[in-house]
Amino acid sequence: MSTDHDDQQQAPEAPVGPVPEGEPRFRPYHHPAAGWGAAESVTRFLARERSPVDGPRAILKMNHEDGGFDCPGCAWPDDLKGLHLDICENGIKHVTWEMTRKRVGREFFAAHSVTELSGWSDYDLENQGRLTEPMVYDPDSDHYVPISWKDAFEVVGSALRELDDPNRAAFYTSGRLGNEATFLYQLMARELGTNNLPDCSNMCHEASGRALTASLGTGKGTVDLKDWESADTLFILGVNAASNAPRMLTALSEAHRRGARIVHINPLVEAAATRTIVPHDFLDMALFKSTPTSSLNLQPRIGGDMALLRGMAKAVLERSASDPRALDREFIDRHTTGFEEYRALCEATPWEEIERQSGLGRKDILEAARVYGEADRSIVSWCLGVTQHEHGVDTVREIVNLLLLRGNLGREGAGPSPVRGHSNVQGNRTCGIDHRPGDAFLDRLAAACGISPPREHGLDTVGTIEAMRRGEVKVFVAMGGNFAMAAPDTPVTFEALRSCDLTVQVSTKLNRSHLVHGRRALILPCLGRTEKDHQRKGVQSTSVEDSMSMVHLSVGMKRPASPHLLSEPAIVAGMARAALPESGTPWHWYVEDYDRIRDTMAKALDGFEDFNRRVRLPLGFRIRQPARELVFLTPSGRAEFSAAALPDVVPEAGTLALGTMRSHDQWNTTIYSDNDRYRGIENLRTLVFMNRADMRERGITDLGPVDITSTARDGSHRSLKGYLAIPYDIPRGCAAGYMPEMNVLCALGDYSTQSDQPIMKHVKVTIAPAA
Ligand SMILES: Nc1nc2c(c(=O)[nH]1)N[C@H]1C(S)=C(S)[C@@H](COP(=O)(O)OP(=O)(O)OC[C@H]3O[C@@H](n4cnc5c(=O)[nH]c(N)nc54)[C@H](O)[C@@H]3O)O[C@H]1N2
Ligand SMILES: Nc1nc2c(c(=O)[nH]1)N[C@H]1C(S)=C(S)[C@@H](COP(=O)(O)OP(=O)(O)OC[C@H]3O[C@@H](n4cnc5c(=O)[nH]c(N)nc54)[C@H](O)[C@@H]3O)O[C@H]1N2
Ligand SMILES: [Mo]
Repeated sequence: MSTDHDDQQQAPEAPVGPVPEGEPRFRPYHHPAAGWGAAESVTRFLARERSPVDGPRAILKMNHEDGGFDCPGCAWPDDLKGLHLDICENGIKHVTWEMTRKRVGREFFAAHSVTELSGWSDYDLENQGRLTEPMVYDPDSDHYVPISWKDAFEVVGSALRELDDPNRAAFYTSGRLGNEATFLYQLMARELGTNNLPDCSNMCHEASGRALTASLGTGKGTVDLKDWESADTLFILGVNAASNAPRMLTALSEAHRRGARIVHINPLVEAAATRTIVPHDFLDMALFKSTPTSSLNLQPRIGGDMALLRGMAKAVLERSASDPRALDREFIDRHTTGFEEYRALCEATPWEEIERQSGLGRKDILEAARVYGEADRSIVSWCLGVTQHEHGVDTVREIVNLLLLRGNLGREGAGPSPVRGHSNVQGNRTCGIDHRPGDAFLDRLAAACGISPPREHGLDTVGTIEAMRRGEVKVFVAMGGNFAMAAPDTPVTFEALRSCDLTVQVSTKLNRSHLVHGRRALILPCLGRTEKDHQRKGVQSTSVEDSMSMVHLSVGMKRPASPHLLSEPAIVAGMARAALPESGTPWHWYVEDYDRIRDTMAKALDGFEDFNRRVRLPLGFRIRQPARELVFLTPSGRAEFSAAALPDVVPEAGTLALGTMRSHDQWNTTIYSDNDRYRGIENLRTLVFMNRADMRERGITDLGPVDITSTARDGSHRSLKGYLAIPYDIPRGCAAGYMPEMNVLCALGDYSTQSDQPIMKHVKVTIAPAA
């Protein structure tokens, strides 16, 4: 079958990363993760951002028990010891990137047209510094020009008021947004009458939320850092922790020191699966003392995790025939349902199939099962390597199945532990960013806020892009993020954004989403999390929720990048007042004092009772996790085993399964450099990691140029040309490369039927020497 995408070269014309500083280089990395390599990288970075003083000073204020701001980096929880300085290389980079002294003012926009800027790299766009005042697109001159806040709000308000149906608007959230702004934002959307609330979570942990809800009646993990400190065994699946959740290195090295076993499951042996020098342990740094962070590394094929987990469960069940302690029968009988069916399914799944689908030998699978069987307390942790697949939901449910077999739930040191992405992506969901809200949530919201929220489900990220293309969504508002680059099928997403009547980007820095815009377009610059937020009643704080359901306050301390910036709650309130002139919601009054927003949240949100007091406790508070107390809000009132057949993930002859992922030196669509230190890459992003035998078979030389062509479910093709092939320790039939560049290869229609998540880790491709 052929479509309009066939055989077109579809890469966006502008490069993503900076101009390389030298020749591309690949030298395998053999040092421990973090440690001096990280320190050196940070020093260079601070110098480049002209922040050698502010950077470190701000960092001392980060993640503190007695105030300070939450690291705007990843969602890994703060160290429970509170005053313990828990920082990492990428957190420092992230904060410094926000605190840069460079500015993008009206002179900048006067000097550069949108057409000109469209030719700049994404790196160069962001590297211009912080946005300073609201701007509106002027089609006559093709420039962004200044606009007052009042007029900007009226542009949004009138566009929303004029819609014949509120579902013609969509409101995107990127996971940075604090809880208070989040709550106001979803309130505005629902008061308008739509649940069109796409978010970045639609692209990362939607599968985890749906699976955990089905299995355990909660959308979140059940463990906290204390559990990490008392587990006997940690299974780490599909996460590049040294780059994307670096503070996990501390937990891994501590676990190793106290004798816990750590099993990494990843097609790539990532840096966190070797050794680390604990990032904040200055004595270890001085002595070059590294700690192992792994006891066993297994490299399944891409998408092979579910088969591996099934094999481990099968082995545990086989063992139970001779050793009754292999299973926790009492737990299974009291708290679960569906066990017999699951047992029968495991027995009926042949070992040959498990080996073929996982890409692992039986010996390795039995070894993993033995480690699991010997542990009293096991935690299984995962990230995108597990979720961004067609069968992401089934795989997360298989993780839960395995945990249930040995009663690894509802007790110390045991349970499921998804690693969330953005620093407040979990809080966004808790506070109402959900295109499929439940009735209980809406009923409470209605009662607390005096609105009649719509009941029909709204659009997620992929659904929004489809609706924009069809002309059904006309107004697109984004609270943060970089939708144009983050979403799949880059040219299609561009086309979708360009067909809107109005696109509104609330941002801190210039990015591609400002240049790929609707007929009318606004850039609304906001305060960053590091900055002081002055409102009528004084300096305000916002709250965030980490990966482990801890909610705490974050208080910015830096002078705002510009006097014209508004806070995110103020921007939401400004848009809402303009869009809803008859609104009974006291938008303005809320913004004067965020305690007032929190008082309403306490009424509207489950688990937020007495919010203002509890969030001011030294470490904040933890949102109740019913599954942790062995209370299961599932239809059966029990933890539910699932019994899904193994998917076929083996690539067809001649094709490879390609996973798109982050380099060490990037934050999603924000690129810091062309290096990927732990994978030994310098000066190169347009690359593809391949198994040497797969390269040889195709006549591809080391660092030789290749063309990559994907085949979508509908048979259409997309391609990237002239990428360089890197021979890498990755299973045969698998390949990997960087997002966001490789979104060009991800067809919009190729999303999971289980989670609606774009399939970003299992793209079917052919790779050949460049034509
Ligand atoms: N510094 C930094 N930190 C970040 C981010 C960032 O961009 N930079 N992004 C944040 C966000 S939003 C998120 S969601 C997280 C993302 O954190 P990660 O999930 O670590 O993100 P990826 O880089 O996509 O890496 C996915 C990992 O999965 C592995 N993988 C690929 N396919 C498979 C598979 O089939 N099975 C298994 N087991 N593994 C597989 C890859 O080898 C890689 O190690 O990080 C957050 N933290
Ligand atoms: N192929 C492929 N695509 C992917 C992924 C993948 O693994 N593979 N991962 C997906 C995942 S997990 C995610 S989370 C998405 C990321 O999607 P997004 O969250 O949409 O993208 P980011 O790159 O994190 O957004 C960066 C921009 O956020 C703005 N920003 C930064 N701080 C703030 C702030 O405090 N407030 C506001 N309002 N704006 C701010 C800046 O302007 C910056 O340019 O990408 C997804 N895309
Ligand atoms: Mo994410």
